[in-house]
Amino acid sequence: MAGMEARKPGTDSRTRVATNNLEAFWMPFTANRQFKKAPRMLVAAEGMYYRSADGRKVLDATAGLWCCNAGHGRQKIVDAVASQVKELDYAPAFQMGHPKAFELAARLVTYMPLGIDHVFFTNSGSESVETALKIAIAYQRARGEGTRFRLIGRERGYHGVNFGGISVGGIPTNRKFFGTMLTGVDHIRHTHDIARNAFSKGQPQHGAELADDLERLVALHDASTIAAVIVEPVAGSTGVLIPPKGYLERLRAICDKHGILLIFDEVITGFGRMGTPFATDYYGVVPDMITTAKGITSGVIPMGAVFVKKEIYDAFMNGPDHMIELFHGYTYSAHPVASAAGLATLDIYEEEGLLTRGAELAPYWEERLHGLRGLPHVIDIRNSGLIGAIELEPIAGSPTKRAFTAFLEAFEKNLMIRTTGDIIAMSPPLIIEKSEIDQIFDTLTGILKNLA
Ligand code: PXG
Repeated sequence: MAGMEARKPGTDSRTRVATNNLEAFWMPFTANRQFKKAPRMLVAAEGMYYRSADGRKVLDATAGLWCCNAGHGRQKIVDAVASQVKELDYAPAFQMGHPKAFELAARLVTYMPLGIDHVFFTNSGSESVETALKIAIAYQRARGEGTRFRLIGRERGYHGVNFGGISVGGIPTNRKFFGTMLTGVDHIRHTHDIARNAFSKGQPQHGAELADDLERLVALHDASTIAAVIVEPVAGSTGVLIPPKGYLERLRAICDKHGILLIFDEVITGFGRMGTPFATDYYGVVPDMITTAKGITSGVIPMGAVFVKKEIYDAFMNGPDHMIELFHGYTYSAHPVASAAGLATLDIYEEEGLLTRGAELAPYWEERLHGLRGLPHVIDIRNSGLIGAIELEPIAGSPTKRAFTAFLEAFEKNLMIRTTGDIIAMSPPLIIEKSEIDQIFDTLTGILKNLA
């Protein structure tokens, strides 16, 4: 900028003194000032545990951010990444290919329900969502339904942070600061209903009829304008909302009736989190597209993937052979290092049966989690597979503070949890043992008993 002196790299912008402070990094989804006053630094990780900068072993009850499903520091993934960097560090996926991308795609689709047999690679959940939304609209056009441009999300939904994702998303704080977003988007109602469903184990009894809210939007906008509906089978980020019994089935039926695509956002529920490989398996409801990320590489290298039905892929495969069929993709789509990490991750999942291990542990997880019922301020507890949430009564006038305090205390007591609003969420690596489940809930019990 005019008038600004040049500065030497590695020096502070104001004092010009060499620095290693915490200011420069604007941290994502973080209370930056609070963190920088009392940093919580993680410096290493192995298995179920992080190591903090002050040398403590911290139990990871969240698989990082719902992603390190195989646990930390897995040698097979480490080796695959290291040798891939050496062998082929990067190769374009536009008009070129490298073998591991095809191998990973071919292996991944074998985990999908019959009929879902193509995969488009991205680098994150947010990019998977953008990709799926764009494919939905382009597909409708390709099959001669170009008037279908609308995208329907759900209140309280989280679909990443890009403009498409926050448009169909339904978390007010992720939307209100960011202007107009996409046009032609609407939302069905969320399914959270503490009055009727508090302390449900697994799927709540009440609320299948909330799927009929899609009929309301069809009546308002007409089906001929609606391309797709996107929902998380289990809404994660908003604080773990489990779909009521019959809800997803009903949503599927309404989409079918009106020619609307159904997209499941399985960025969190994918890769074993539910005790089945994907939530589509758990609920027996098959969508038209599935968005994924996180567990695809166990969080080691960024990667995402969008799975699509054969009819969708096929609808694009026309026109002259030399023409690009879908004008979409990322420099790092199907990155060789991510592909290698993905293959090694699948090896571990298969060798150790991790994608179904959650089903064995889920009853114990549920029992210990629901054992917190009755502790002060606990107004609801929810679970599915290896996901658990505890909703606390907010402190009057200070929403989020109670749960955030629990989070800070947990870290002091060598336990990493997540909080969103006044909800504590947990989703441990799928290698967790019962003794570690005990450690989580014993620690939480101690904290909740004394929480102001
Ligand atoms: N869809 C869903 C359902 C997600 O949960 C994304 C998309 C976006 O993924 P990326 O990779 O762009 O972050 C997510 C991400 C939390 C938490 O603690 C959840 C997410 C990310 C970070 C924290 O609830 N979900």
